[in-house]
Amino acid sequence: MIKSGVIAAYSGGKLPGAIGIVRMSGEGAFDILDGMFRPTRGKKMSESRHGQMVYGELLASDGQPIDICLACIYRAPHSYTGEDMAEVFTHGSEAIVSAALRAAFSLGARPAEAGEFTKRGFMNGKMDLAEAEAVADLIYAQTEQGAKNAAALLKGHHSKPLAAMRERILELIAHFYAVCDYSDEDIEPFEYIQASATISKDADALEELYRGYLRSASINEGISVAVVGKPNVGKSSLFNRLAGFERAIVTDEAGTTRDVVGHRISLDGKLFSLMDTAGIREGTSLAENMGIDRSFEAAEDASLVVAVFDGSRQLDDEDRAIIELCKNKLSAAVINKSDLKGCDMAAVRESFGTVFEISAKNGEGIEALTGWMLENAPDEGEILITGQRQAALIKDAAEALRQAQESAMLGLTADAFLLDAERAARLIGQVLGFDVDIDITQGIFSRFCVGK
Ligand SMILES: Nc1nc2c(ncn2[C@@H]2O[C@H](COP(=O)(O)OP(=O)(O)O)[C@@H](O)[C@H]2O)c(=O)[nH]1
Ligand SMILES: [Mg+2]
Repeated sequence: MIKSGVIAAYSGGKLPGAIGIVRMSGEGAFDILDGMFRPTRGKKMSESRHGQMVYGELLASDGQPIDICLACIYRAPHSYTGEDMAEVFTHGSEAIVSAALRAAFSLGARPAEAGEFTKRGFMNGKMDLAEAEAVADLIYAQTEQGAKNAAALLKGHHSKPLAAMRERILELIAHFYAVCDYSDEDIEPFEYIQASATISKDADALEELYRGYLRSASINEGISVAVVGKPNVGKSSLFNRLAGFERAIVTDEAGTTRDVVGHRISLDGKLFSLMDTAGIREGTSLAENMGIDRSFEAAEDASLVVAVFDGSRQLDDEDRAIIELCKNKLSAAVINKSDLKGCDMAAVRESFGTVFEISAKNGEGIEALTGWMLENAPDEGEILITGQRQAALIKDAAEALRQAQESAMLGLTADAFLLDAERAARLIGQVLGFDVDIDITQGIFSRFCVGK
C-alpha cells in the first residue's frame, strides 16, 4: 500500500547529459521503485541493501522497459532526508527522465517542491537550519574557496559551537531559576561574576562570527579591489593590465572613465573583483560628478584600495585628496609611468606603508602589486558564516549577551539579567532553526532548486 507522502523530482544537471538522477523520498518510496525498476538479477529493490547500486531495467508507466541503468535505496533514518529514499541513475535523456518521473507519479509519488528534500532533512533533524542554508551555499558556490567554506558549514563548523553556547546559556538561566525558587535547598549559589565571565566569552565569539560575515562576500564575489586616483594617472591602463585585456577605455583625456567598471580575475585560485573608477577631481559635468561620488563609495566599500599616482608629474592637491582618502583603508600606492622621467614622490612614500613603482604601459612592476593583493587577501582557512539571516541574529544575540553581562556586573535586578540572557538563547536558537517562523523557513527552502 503506497502512502501519499512520497515526493519525486529530477535531481541531476542539465539534459541531455551523461547521467540523469531521479530521486524519491518518503514512506512508500521503495514500493514505488519496485513498480518502476526491475533488477536484472536477484531480489526486488525494496529488499536490496542500503546504499547498494543495483543494475536493472527502468520501466515506463506502461510497464515497458525504457532504460537499462542503476538504482539505489537508502533506508530511514540513514538518508539525506531521514526518510526512506530511492535514486535511479538513468541515461541522461530528457525523454527517459520524464518517463521515469511519470512512472513515479503514476505509482503515487507527487512532484517535490523546491528544496523539499532538504526541508525534510531539516524537519527530521538531519541538519539544523544553518546547515541547510549551507547546502544552498554549496550549490551556488562560484569558487573553490566558496565550496570549501560551505562544506565546513554543512558539517556544523559553526552550528556545533553555537548549539553548545545555547545550551550553556540555558543552563545558566536554569541554575539561576533554581537558586531563586529553592533558595533554602542545597543548590550551588549563583555567582554573578562567573556568569558574567562565561557570557562575555560567548559574546566575543559571536562578535567575531559577525565580523567574519562582513568579510564573507569575498568568498564568492571576489575580494574587492578599488583602483582610485585623480584623472589621467593611468588607473584604467593599470586595471586593463590586471584584467589582461582592454576592458576599460583609455585616452589621454581627463574624465574618460565616468562609472565604476568591474571585472573579476583569478590569481593563484583566489578571486578578485577589480573596480576601475572615475578620476577624483572637481568634476566638469553632472555625469562626471556622479561618477566621482561612486569612486568614493567604491573606495569606501572595497577590501583593498590601490591608489594610483602619476610619477612623471608633481603631486598636487588632487593627489593629496587621494592620500587622505586612503588613510583608514588597507591600501597600497602605485607610482605609475615609471617608463617616464620621475618627479619627487616623497609625500606618497611617507603616507603609504606599501608603494610600488610600475608602468601600466609596459607592464613593469605589476607582479609586485598582484603579490601584495594576494598577501592581503582574507585568510583561506577561516570558515565564515555567509547568510544575512544568521548574521543579523548573531549580531543581536551578541548585544543581548553584552547587556546581560552588564546587568550581572552592575548587580541589577535578576529580571534584567534573565531577560537578556533568554533573548540571546532564543536568537542563537533561531540561527539553528528553533522557533523560526514558518514563512522564514519556507523562504529559505524555496531558494533551492527542485530536486535538492
Ligand atoms: N608613459 C606612460 N603612459 C601611461 C602609463 N599608464 C597610462 N598612461 C597614459 O596616460 C593616459 C591616461 O591613462 P588612463 O589609463 O586613461 O588614466 P585614468 O584616467 O587614470 O584612467 C593615457 O594616455 C595612457 O596611455 C604608463 O605607465 N606610462
Ligand atoms: Mg580611466
